[in-house]
Amino acid sequence: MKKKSLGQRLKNLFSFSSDSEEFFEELEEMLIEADLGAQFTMELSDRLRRSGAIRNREDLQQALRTELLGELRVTDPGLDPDRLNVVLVLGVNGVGKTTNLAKLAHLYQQEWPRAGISLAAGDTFRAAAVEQLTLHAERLGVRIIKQKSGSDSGAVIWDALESAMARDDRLLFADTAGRMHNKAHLVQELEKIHGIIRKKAGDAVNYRKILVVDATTGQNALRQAEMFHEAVGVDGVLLTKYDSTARGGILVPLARTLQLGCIWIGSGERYQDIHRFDPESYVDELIAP
Ligand SMILES: Nc1nc2c(ncn2[C@@H]2O[C@H](COP(=O)(O)OP(=O)(O)OP(=O)(O)O)[C@@H](O)[C@H]2O)c(=O)[nH]1
Ligand SMILES: [Mg+2]
Repeated sequence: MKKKSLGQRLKNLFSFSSDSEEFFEELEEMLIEADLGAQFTMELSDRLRRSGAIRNREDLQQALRTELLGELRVTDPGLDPDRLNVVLVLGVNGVGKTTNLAKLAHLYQQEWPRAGISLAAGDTFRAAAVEQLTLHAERLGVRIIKQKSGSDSGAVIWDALESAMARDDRLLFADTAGRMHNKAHLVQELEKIHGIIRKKAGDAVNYRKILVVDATTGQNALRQAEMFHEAVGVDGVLLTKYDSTARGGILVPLARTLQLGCIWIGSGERYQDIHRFDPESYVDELIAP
């Protein structure tokens, strides 16, 4: 069950007079709890206070909508149908990397029906990770390049690239581990994979790094994003679990602080539960009464 959403909570605000201090304090709390970030919240609240234009819920909803749409960034998938695209999914453990990698493969089976697609089982750290991805590959009927659990992830990615290039595939979706012995180790591992892809792929391959962000994580997601962005440079965001949270405003601080845009939204556990990011429907869902 979803907690009360931002939109539902906004209704309660109007028990206060909309020019009172309590009104704006409550509003700020609600915006912060929706993960929109302290900076955006304060700036918006100040602007609305000064404008004196908020008389009722419709005014507030309209103002929020405009402000949010002004902040959000949309990023194109940036995939090129004429060459091999390597899509590396990154993110801490449990955010939904493997599931959404499979969803992306499913999506592109439909969008590019003639393209060769393969998966690379780059998470060799978590015990069942290779089996999990193998199951998806079987269900989807796509090729998987894997080695046994515990082997070198860089070697798996190297092999996967080599065979995808040899077969003239168009898409290689590469999974990565979300947890290693410690954070430094995780960063090191990703830097290594990143180096291997850059070296092996060169200009012949279009390389995209997708940060998977769990919409239920809260402000921690921003610090995680900073870490991945600093380590390998992120091209865009895939926001997952938007179906299971009343918050989900994290895209605003990601856009503001790191200039990261969203590409896809995951909204469930089935293969078809992924969509291109559409700011309008995202905002509507966030503030829907
Ligand atoms: N409700 C919902 N659940 C999701 C979504 N995406 C993933 N999940 C679930 O989140 C859980 C973790 O997903 P995984 O894909 O295994 O996450 P991961 O990032 O690969 O995890 P590690 O491999 O441990 O790092 C699974 O139970 C998924 O079914 C989503 O969009 N909505
Ligand atoms: Mg995984």
